[in-house]
Amino acid sequence: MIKACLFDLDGVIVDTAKYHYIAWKELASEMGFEFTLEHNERLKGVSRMASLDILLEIGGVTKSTQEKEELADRKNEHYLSFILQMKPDEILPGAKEFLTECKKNGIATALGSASKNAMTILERLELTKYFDAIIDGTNTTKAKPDPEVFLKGAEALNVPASTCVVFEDAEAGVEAAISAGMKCVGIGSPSILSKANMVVSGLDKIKLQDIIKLQ
Ligand code: B16
Ligand code: MG
Repeated sequence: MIKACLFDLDGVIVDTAKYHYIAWKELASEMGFEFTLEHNERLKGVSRMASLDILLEIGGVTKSTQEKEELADRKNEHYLSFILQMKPDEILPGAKEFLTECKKNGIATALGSASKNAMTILERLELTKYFDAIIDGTNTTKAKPDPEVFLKGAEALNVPASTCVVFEDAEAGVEAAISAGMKCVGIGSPSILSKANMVVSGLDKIKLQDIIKLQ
Protein backbone atom coordinates (compact mmCIF):
# COMPACT_ATOMS: atom_id res chain seq x y z
CA MET A 1 0.00 0.00 0.00
CA ILE A 2 1.23 3.50 -0.84
CA LYS A 3 1.96 5.40 2.39
CA ALA A 4 3.93 8.43 1.20
CA CYS A 5 4.48 10.82 -1.69
CA LEU A 6 7.92 12.42 -2.15
CA PHE A 7 8.13 15.51 -4.33
CA ASP A 8 11.02 17.09 -6.19
CA LEU A 9 10.74 20.90 -6.03
CA ASP A 10 12.00 22.58 -9.19
CA GLY A 11 9.93 21.39 -12.15
CA VAL A 12 7.29 19.63 -10.03
CA ILE A 13 6.02 22.17 -7.47
CA VAL A 14 7.38 25.35 -9.05
CA ASP A 15 9.28 26.44 -12.18
CA THR A 16 12.48 27.92 -10.80
CA ALA A 17 14.50 26.68 -13.82
CA LYS A 18 13.80 29.99 -15.56
CA TYR A 19 15.48 31.92 -12.71
CA HIS A 20 18.43 29.51 -12.56
CA TYR A 21 18.76 30.06 -16.33
CA ILE A 22 18.91 33.87 -16.13
CA ALA A 23 21.48 33.72 -13.30
CA TRP A 24 23.74 31.14 -15.04
CA LYS A 25 23.44 33.02 -18.36
CA GLU A 26 24.62 36.24 -16.70
CA LEU A 27 27.61 34.43 -15.18
CA ALA A 28 28.53 32.90 -18.56
CA SER A 29 28.21 36.29 -20.23
CA GLU A 30 30.59 37.83 -17.64
CA MET A 31 33.09 35.10 -18.57
CA GLY A 32 32.60 35.81 -22.29
CA PHE A 33 30.57 32.86 -23.58
CA GLU A 34 26.95 32.08 -24.39
CA PHE A 35 24.72 29.86 -22.28
CA THR A 36 21.56 28.67 -24.05
CA LEU A 37 18.21 27.21 -22.98
CA GLU A 38 19.39 23.87 -24.36
CA HIS A 39 22.44 24.04 -22.07
CA ASN A 40 20.10 24.83 -19.16
CA GLU A 41 18.35 21.45 -19.60
CA ARG A 42 21.60 19.76 -18.50
CA LEU A 43 21.47 21.55 -15.14
CA LYS A 44 17.99 20.43 -14.07
CA GLY A 45 18.13 18.46 -10.81
CA VAL A 46 21.94 18.89 -10.66
CA SER A 47 23.52 20.46 -7.54
CA ARG A 48 24.87 24.04 -7.63
CA MET A 49 28.59 23.14 -7.76
CA ALA A 50 28.04 20.33 -10.29
CA SER A 51 26.01 22.81 -12.39
CA LEU A 52 28.92 25.28 -12.28
CA ASP A 53 31.32 22.55 -13.45
CA ILE A 54 29.01 21.85 -16.44
CA LEU A 55 28.79 25.60 -17.20
CA LEU A 56 32.61 25.97 -17.13
CA GLU A 57 32.94 22.90 -19.36
CA ILE A 58 30.50 24.46 -21.87
CA GLY A 59 32.59 27.65 -21.91
CA GLY A 60 35.90 25.76 -21.99
CA VAL A 61 36.97 27.71 -18.88
CA THR A 62 39.13 26.46 -15.99
CA LYS A 63 38.88 28.02 -12.50
CA SER A 64 40.47 27.33 -9.11
CA THR A 65 38.40 25.94 -6.24
CA GLN A 66 38.28 29.37 -4.59
CA GLU A 67 37.23 31.08 -7.83
CA LYS A 68 34.51 28.46 -8.30
CA GLU A 69 33.15 29.13 -4.82
CA GLU A 70 33.03 32.86 -5.57
CA LEU A 71 31.28 32.26 -8.90
CA ALA A 72 28.70 29.92 -7.29
CA ASP A 73 28.04 32.50 -4.55
CA ARG A 74 27.58 35.26 -7.14
CA LYS A 75 25.18 33.11 -9.17
CA ASN A 76 23.21 32.29 -6.02
CA GLU A 77 22.91 35.95 -5.00
CA HIS A 78 21.47 36.74 -8.43
CA TYR A 79 19.13 33.70 -8.26
CA LEU A 80 17.99 34.70 -4.75
CA SER A 81 17.02 38.18 -5.99
CA PHE A 82 14.34 36.43 -8.11
CA ILE A 83 13.37 33.81 -5.52
CA LEU A 84 12.76 36.43 -2.84
CA GLN A 85 10.17 38.07 -5.10
CA MET A 86 8.20 34.83 -5.66
CA LYS A 87 4.52 34.66 -4.71
CA PRO A 88 2.13 31.71 -4.16
CA ASP A 89 0.65 32.29 -7.65
CA GLU A 90 3.86 30.74 -9.04
CA ILE A 91 2.96 27.29 -7.65
CA LEU A 92 2.58 24.97 -10.66
CA PRO A 93 -1.01 23.93 -11.56
CA GLY A 94 -2.40 21.11 -9.41
CA ALA A 95 0.51 20.99 -6.92
CA LYS A 96 -1.29 22.51 -3.92
CA GLU A 97 -4.43 20.50 -4.69
CA PHE A 98 -2.45 17.23 -4.87
CA LEU A 99 -0.69 17.97 -1.57
CA THR A 100 -4.07 18.72 0.01
CA GLU A 101 -5.46 15.38 -1.29
CA CYS A 102 -2.49 13.56 0.30
CA LYS A 103 -3.25 15.18 3.65
CA LYS A 104 -6.98 14.35 3.43
CA ASN A 105 -6.20 10.69 2.66
CA GLY A 106 -3.53 10.14 5.32
CA ILE A 107 -0.67 9.93 2.80
CA ALA A 108 2.58 11.35 4.26
CA THR A 109 4.47 13.94 2.21
CA ALA A 110 8.14 14.87 1.88
CA LEU A 111 10.18 17.20 -0.26
CA GLY A 112 13.23 15.67 -1.96
CA SER A 113 15.18 18.47 -3.65
CA ALA A 114 18.81 19.12 -4.59
CA SER A 115 18.34 22.83 -3.81
CA LYS A 116 19.93 24.58 -0.84
CA ASN A 117 17.26 27.28 -1.29
CA ALA A 118 14.32 24.89 -0.92
CA MET A 119 13.17 26.22 2.48
CA THR A 120 13.20 29.83 1.22
CA ILE A 121 11.19 28.83 -1.86
CA LEU A 122 8.59 26.85 0.16
CA GLU A 123 8.19 29.80 2.53
CA ARG A 124 7.70 32.25 -0.35
CA LEU A 125 5.06 29.91 -1.82
CA GLU A 126 3.43 29.38 1.62
CA LEU A 127 3.76 25.61 1.16
CA THR A 128 6.00 24.63 4.10
CA LYS A 129 3.09 23.31 6.18
CA TYR A 130 2.12 20.81 3.46
CA PHE A 131 5.29 18.74 3.98
CA ASP A 132 5.81 16.31 6.86
CA ALA A 133 9.55 16.15 6.08
CA ILE A 134 11.90 18.34 4.05
CA ILE A 135 15.07 16.82 2.61
CA ASP A 136 17.09 19.22 0.45
CA GLY A 137 20.60 20.28 -0.56
CA THR A 138 21.39 21.29 3.01
CA ASN A 139 20.95 17.79 4.47
CA THR A 140 22.18 15.55 1.65
CA THR A 141 25.71 14.85 0.47
CA LYS A 142 25.11 12.71 -2.62
CA ALA A 143 23.46 14.14 -5.72
CA LYS A 144 20.68 12.42 -7.71
CA PRO A 145 20.85 9.80 -9.34
CA ASP A 146 22.08 8.63 -5.93
CA PRO A 147 18.93 7.63 -3.96
CA GLU A 148 20.09 9.37 -0.73
CA VAL A 149 17.58 12.26 -0.86
CA PHE A 150 14.58 9.94 -1.24
CA LEU A 151 15.82 7.28 1.21
CA LYS A 152 16.28 10.03 3.81
CA GLY A 153 12.74 11.20 3.02
CA ALA A 154 11.30 7.71 3.66
CA GLU A 155 13.35 7.44 6.86
CA ALA A 156 12.11 10.83 8.11
CA LEU A 157 8.51 9.76 7.43
CA ASN A 158 9.18 6.37 9.03
CA VAL A 159 7.79 4.39 6.07
CA PRO A 160 9.40 1.62 3.97
CA ALA A 161 10.84 2.77 0.61
CA SER A 162 8.59 0.29 -1.21
CA THR A 163 5.51 2.24 -0.05
CA CYS A 164 6.71 5.58 -1.49
CA VAL A 165 5.92 7.29 -4.79
CA VAL A 166 8.33 9.95 -6.07
CA PHE A 167 7.30 12.81 -8.39
CA GLU A 168 10.25 13.95 -10.52
CA ASP A 169 10.92 16.06 -13.62
CA ALA A 170 14.61 15.17 -14.12
CA GLU A 171 16.02 11.94 -15.55
CA ALA A 172 18.59 11.73 -12.71
CA GLY A 173 15.74 12.11 -10.20
CA VAL A 174 13.73 9.28 -11.79
CA GLU A 175 16.85 7.08 -11.60
CA ALA A 176 17.30 8.05 -7.93
CA ALA A 177 13.70 7.04 -7.15
CA ILE A 178 14.02 3.68 -8.91
CA SER A 179 17.37 2.94 -7.15
CA ALA A 180 15.66 3.76 -3.84
CA GLY A 181 13.15 0.96 -4.60
CA MET A 182 10.29 3.46 -4.96
CA LYS A 183 7.65 3.99 -7.62
CA CYS A 184 8.09 7.07 -9.77
CA VAL A 185 5.76 9.42 -11.60
CA GLY A 186 7.64 11.47 -14.19
CA ILE A 187 6.50 15.06 -14.66
CA GLY A 188 7.33 16.13 -18.21
CA SER A 189 8.23 14.35 -21.42
CA PRO A 190 7.69 10.54 -21.71
CA SER A 191 10.71 10.26 -24.03
CA ILE A 192 13.09 11.81 -21.47
CA LEU A 193 11.49 10.17 -18.40
CA SER A 194 11.02 6.71 -19.93
CA LYS A 195 12.26 4.92 -16.78
CA ALA A 196 9.34 6.28 -14.69
CA ASN A 197 6.33 4.02 -13.97
CA MET A 198 4.08 6.63 -15.55
CA VAL A 199 4.56 10.11 -16.98
CA VAL A 200 2.18 13.09 -16.89
CA SER A 201 2.66 16.71 -17.91
CA GLY A 202 1.88 18.11 -14.45
CA LEU A 203 0.32 17.40 -11.05
CA ASP A 204 -2.96 18.81 -12.42
CA LYS A 205 -3.11 15.76 -14.72
CA ILE A 206 -3.08 13.10 -12.01
CA LYS A 207 -5.28 12.08 -9.08
CA LEU A 208 -4.20 10.36 -5.88
CA GLN A 209 -6.31 7.35 -6.96
CA ASP A 210 -4.12 6.94 -10.08
CA ILE A 211 -0.98 6.35 -8.06
CA ILE A 212 -2.57 3.69 -5.88
CA LYS A 213 -2.69 1.61 -9.10
CA LEU A 214 1.12 1.71 -9.24
CA GLN A 215 1.38 -0.90 -6.47
P1 B16 B 1 20.44 25.61 -5.49
P2 B16 B 1 15.35 20.21 -7.65
C1 B16 B 1 17.53 21.62 -8.28
O1 B16 B 1 16.26 21.55 -7.68
C2 B16 B 1 17.43 22.34 -9.61
O2 B16 B 1 16.68 21.56 -10.54
C3 B16 B 1 18.82 22.54 -10.19
O3 B16 B 1 18.75 23.23 -11.41
C4 B16 B 1 19.66 23.34 -9.16
O4 B16 B 1 20.99 23.52 -9.65
C5 B16 B 1 19.68 22.57 -7.85
O5 B16 B 1 18.35 22.39 -7.40
C6 B16 B 1 20.49 23.29 -6.78
O6 B16 B 1 19.83 24.49 -6.46
O7 B16 B 1 21.49 26.36 -6.24
O8 B16 B 1 19.22 26.42 -5.12
O9 B16 B 1 21.03 24.89 -4.29
O10 B16 B 1 14.89 19.97 -9.05
O11 B16 B 1 16.21 19.07 -7.10
O12 B16 B 1 14.24 20.60 -6.72
MG1 MG C 1 13.50 19.03 -10.54
